[in-house]
Amino acid sequence: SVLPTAAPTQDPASNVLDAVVVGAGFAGMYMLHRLRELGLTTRAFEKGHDVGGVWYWNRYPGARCDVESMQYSYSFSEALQQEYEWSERFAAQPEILAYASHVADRFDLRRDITFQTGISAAHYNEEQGLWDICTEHGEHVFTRFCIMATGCLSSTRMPDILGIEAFEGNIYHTGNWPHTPVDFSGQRVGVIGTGSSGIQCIPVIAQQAGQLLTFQRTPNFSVPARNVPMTDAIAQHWKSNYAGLRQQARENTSSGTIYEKSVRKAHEASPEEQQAEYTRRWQSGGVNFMHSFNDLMLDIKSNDTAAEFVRGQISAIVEDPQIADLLTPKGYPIGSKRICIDTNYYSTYNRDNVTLVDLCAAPITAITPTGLQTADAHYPLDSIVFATGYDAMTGALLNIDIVGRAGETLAKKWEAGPTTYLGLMMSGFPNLFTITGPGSPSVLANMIFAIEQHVEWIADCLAWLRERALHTIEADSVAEALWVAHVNEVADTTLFPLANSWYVGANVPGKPRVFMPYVGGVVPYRRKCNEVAAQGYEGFNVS
Ligand code: N01
Repeated sequence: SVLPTAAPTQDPASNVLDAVVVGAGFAGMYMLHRLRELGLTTRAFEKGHDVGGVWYWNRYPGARCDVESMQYSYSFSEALQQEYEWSERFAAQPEILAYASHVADRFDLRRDITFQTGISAAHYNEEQGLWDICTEHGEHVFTRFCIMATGCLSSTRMPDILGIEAFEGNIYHTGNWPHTPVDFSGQRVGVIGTGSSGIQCIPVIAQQAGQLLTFQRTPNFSVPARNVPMTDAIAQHWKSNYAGLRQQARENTSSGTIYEKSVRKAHEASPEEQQAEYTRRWQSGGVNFMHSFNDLMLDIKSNDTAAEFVRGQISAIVEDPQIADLLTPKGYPIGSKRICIDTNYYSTYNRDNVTLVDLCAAPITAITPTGLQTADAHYPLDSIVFATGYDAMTGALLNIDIVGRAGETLAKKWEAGPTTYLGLMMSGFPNLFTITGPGSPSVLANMIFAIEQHVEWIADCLAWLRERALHTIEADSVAEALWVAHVNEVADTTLFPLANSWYVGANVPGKPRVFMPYVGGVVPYRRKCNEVAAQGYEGFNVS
């Protein structure tokens, strides 16, 4: 392969790669593997020191996947899925990172990955039909195809709070956690944010810290994980049936994860039956709860029955009724913000060293050198943990200066919200692919599942082009507009757009409010992608 040593002025034709992959998380690793199998000269660039993406950065205490290990793993290699041994029902971050590392070793991926190297710009040269990729170190690499494997939740967001830089204690963000252990013993620790990250780290930090203060703006719905060690019986069940089970995930699930589906709507069950169903699923743990009935995300009345059940659990677990009330989510449907899956979250508020601060009553006004100031009090703190989330889905792409045909920037194109064809390509940006881009199931699916589908589709597309001696593929603007309309239309038939969630960009001030992922389900989505390919990449212009 060609080394990325070209200077900007160098004749690109002398130093051209077939493909560049940006990012070496689960998407970038598999993409690299498939492109090498096709015999394409490929380099991947990765900001971190090693592979793993989101699991490389998210080392916060309690970080754990909420999709079961046997399903949150690659399916593309039978040998890999047979040999890997998961130790828990829901794997913790170190184990998932070890898995990523194992995959990198097994497929010898690292030799084509340049680490500690983010990409700052990608400019399309129309005349040459090449992308000029510029690294943050100023190196230029020329490539025919550029594949963005930059992740949906990789651009961390620090809120703009006055005085943040003057804080004399330690500041952490869950999505960019130090690589050396953090010792909170004896400290007063403030955690801002109660999304999945906050809800996972709060119970663990509370066990170590002297005092933990949760600064909560919006209470979230959370269901217990009921994590347990993996048993031989469960592992064996999966390993002996992987082919069939993975096929079931592809053909008969909404998200690519096999859950216990319900064929009933909530109103088809009596209130007693509803309670029994919710109780059973609450006790078995995990996202399965949201599949208690098949209309929970479609019908607000059905949704209310599930929400009310969880509210009841919160008041049963949390001893102080006032704190229970503050922790109780109201005013948006359960599941319309990503459901959280926890271990001992609500019961943590029964500890003497844990305080819940209600930011609705008194918002944060500033960070001072010694703590956090709200509208009505000053809270002295030794450390502040920001569990404040991400500029999701578009942030990582827009952080790169991407310029397509005729000098059009992606930032300009997406000014009013992201527009893509199938979440895979954008008109005006030939030969630029996005893995799990906005407009695809992405974050509503099992991410590894969604990644594999995109990687395989892109690899097949590049092979198809090569067989026909074609060099360029670009989304057609009409096909793109129709797809965007369809994505919005389907979202509007659900309860998802009702919440101020990161799915609609509500957590980033000024971000256009658009429901970004495709909620139509992974089965129709895959069918559509396959049909498009079978019809000679319908809706794409090739040359
Ligand atoms: O981020 P979030 P996250 N002042 O955006 C609050 C995946 N994930 O990192 O709701 C005060 O969900 C904000 O409040 P509000 C999963 O898909 C998965 O937790 O905007 N508070 C909210 O409470 C997840 O959904 C796993 O009012 C502020 C919190 O910070 C996604 O990643 C684990 C604030 C942010 O919650 C993101 O989760 C972890 C401010 N200025 C993450 N700004 C698992 O697999 C923000 N907040 C288990």
